[in-house]
Amino acid sequence: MTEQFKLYCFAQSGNAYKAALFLSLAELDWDPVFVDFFNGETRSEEFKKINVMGEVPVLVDQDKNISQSGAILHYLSLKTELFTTNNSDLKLEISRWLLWDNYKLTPNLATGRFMSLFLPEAKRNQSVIDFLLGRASASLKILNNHLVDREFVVGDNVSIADLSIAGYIFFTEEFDFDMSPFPNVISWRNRISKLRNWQHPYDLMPGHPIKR
Ligand SMILES: N[C@@H](CCC(=O)N[C@@H](CS)C(=O)NCC(=O)O)C(=O)O
Repeated sequence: MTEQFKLYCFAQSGNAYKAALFLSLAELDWDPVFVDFFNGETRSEEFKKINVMGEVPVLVDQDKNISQSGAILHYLSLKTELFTTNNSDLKLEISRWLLWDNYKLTPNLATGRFMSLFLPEAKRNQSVIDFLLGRASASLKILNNHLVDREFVVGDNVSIADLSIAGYIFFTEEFDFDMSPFPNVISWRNRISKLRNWQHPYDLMPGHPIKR
């Protein structure tokens, strides 16, 4: 039988993990489709037929083909009514944190990690890495303060805001990044990892370890 959803993804992608985590936690019927990012597949003409933006994740649901993790999370929450809320103020709050993640946290943390971990040493520029990870730390400080007296980012329950923000948080031990100033973020990450059907990105998506 064909799966209902297909997710173009690879294990090291925190952006793809945001969508994969939703699919897993919601126990939806899905199949990962491995995209060989480290050998240039996202930049190929073939892949651009799947997503003109040349990026994973891409979610396929029958005739729908959706990219951008925020749009995918929004789509899945509308379709399943999971990890969302009926309260319009909280809905707005979810959007606010999704947009914040997509501008302030993920791009800095993901690009800093990519440069620290995956770029060949000769191509690494330490001052660029420090700049990006400095911005990621400033964002995590905001998140840490927000989480001081709450279990999840919006309201009392896990929402797509948590799933988006968590995208790169399970990778921080892989490279030289100090999480110790953010104890509330660590507790929140532990809460997420205890959710039923939670899996680490490397177990949920194909492509780990990397084959070059
Ligand atoms: N804003 C996008 C970012 C997606 C993104 O940056 N994807 C990376 C992998 S994590 C990618 O596929 N990059 C392709 C490339 O640079 O060739 C989202 O949230 O989906």
